[in-house]
Amino acid sequence: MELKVINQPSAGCPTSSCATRSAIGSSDQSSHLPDRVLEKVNNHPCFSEQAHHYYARMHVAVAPACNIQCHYCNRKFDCANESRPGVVSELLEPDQAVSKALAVAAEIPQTSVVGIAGPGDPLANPQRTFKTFRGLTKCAPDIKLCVSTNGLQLPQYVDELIKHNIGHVTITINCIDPAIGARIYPWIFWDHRRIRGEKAAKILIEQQLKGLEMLVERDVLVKVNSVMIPGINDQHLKAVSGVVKTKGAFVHNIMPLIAKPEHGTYYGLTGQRGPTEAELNALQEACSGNINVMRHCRQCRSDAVGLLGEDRSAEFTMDKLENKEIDHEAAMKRRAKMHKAIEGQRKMRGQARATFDSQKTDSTPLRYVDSKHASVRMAVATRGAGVINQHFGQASEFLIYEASPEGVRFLGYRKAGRYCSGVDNCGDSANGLSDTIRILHGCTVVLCSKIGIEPWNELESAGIIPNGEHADECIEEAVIEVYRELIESGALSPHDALYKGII
Ligand code: CLF
Ligand code: SF4
Repeated sequence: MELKVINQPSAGCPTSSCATRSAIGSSDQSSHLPDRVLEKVNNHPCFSEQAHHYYARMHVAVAPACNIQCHYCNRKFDCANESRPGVVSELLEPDQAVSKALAVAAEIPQTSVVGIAGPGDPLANPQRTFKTFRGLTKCAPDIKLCVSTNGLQLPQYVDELIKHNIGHVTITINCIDPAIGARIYPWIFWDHRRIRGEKAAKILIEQQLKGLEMLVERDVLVKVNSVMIPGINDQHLKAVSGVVKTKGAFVHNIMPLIAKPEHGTYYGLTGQRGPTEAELNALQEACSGNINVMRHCRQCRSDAVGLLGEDRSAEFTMDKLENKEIDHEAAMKRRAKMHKAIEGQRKMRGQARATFDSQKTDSTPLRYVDSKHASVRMAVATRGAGVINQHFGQASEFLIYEASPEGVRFLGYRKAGRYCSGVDNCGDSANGLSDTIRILHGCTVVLCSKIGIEPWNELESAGIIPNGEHADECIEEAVIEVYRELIESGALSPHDALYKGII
């Protein structure tokens, strides 16, 4: 049986439409989209799972006001439709936002997208939002622009978004049934007055779906975010997924509700729980037949900077940027060079993977991988570029992959506290290590570029196999290789897998 990468095929030739189809995930799921649309996702880290290994996004927090209330939001913090609650971003004036975006794009040349995602709703702050977009279009025309909205004012601003060349829009749609909506949104502000209950939810849903249709008609790529709220909309989100797919949404991002009393939100204070990882994965799985499902969202803050798995916002606060001088022309050239190098690298990896796949198929077929073998989860430490290139102790998150007789697929990520904070604190991190081992539950293997003897022993005692033998190798190829080795060595009988609770 041939093992292959299931939801993240090779990059292939970057100029062909197949390559772009590969970059976003399963070509079957994207086959309804025209090529010119598919090409737009190639370097957008949120719309393409593969691109998120290579390209960075930044948010500028210019939009303080909001026109609705969500039960998972506390206005003191960022818009939870795109961010983790409990995070406060530095509010910027539009000209400050443009300066900041230019500084970030100069220092992090992988930056391909600037988005506005809060701290309130961008379209409830149209002057500030569009002034920022105007400045960015003028000063950094090579950067994609992106916006995330609750959708209430979307139909009204679709033409303005098109005028500003916004190619990617996110709408948060948590339900298509006003009765469910009334349990999520206590009120909206519409037509100069506050409206409550099902009537409010009905207006919001109509506006969201109308805005979605209008954007799709104009060839804008739309991502739909939904917050999964157990007992409220969890059973309903499959229907949402079907409807937004029919209306032309490109990808569905189902995010877990995060509700803690200290966030001061209605759900946090009333004890509404978020979904477990298993519940979230099951819903994503159930929806994935309908539409592309995003699994790599980091629920990032409205001033996030850098690759999705890292947050470099603290390096770019306004006080740090005040005296920076930037040569914009040189920065644009550097970005172009960097993006060319990335595409070269993706192409090379695509070719290497094609060779790898054909060798496995033609000369050493994996005959021993049959359907009786269990699926295995592996945690991967990476700093990006699609390779295993991070020390175990320095990982602040692990990407989770599943290897099975059908192939390899990306399942999501898990946050970790860095176990190692440097030579000076060596040995002080026992708690960090046990926490990291705890978050790796259910994983059979952890792949990293290096690992010390102490964590190695602790992982082994916890029944997790540490592996540092695939440093700088492509993640999916290494996962396949290790899966094959596990089966070959007899370390992975179906019984073992069941025993460890991984299937
Ligand atoms: Fe920002 Fe959102 Fe654009 Fe991305 S984030 S406005 S689409 S550029 Fe991305 Fe961050 Fe998830 Fe958003 S990981 S929270 S999906
Ligand atoms: Fe909060 Fe965003 Fe909802 Fe507005 S749309 S209430 S900012 S989560």
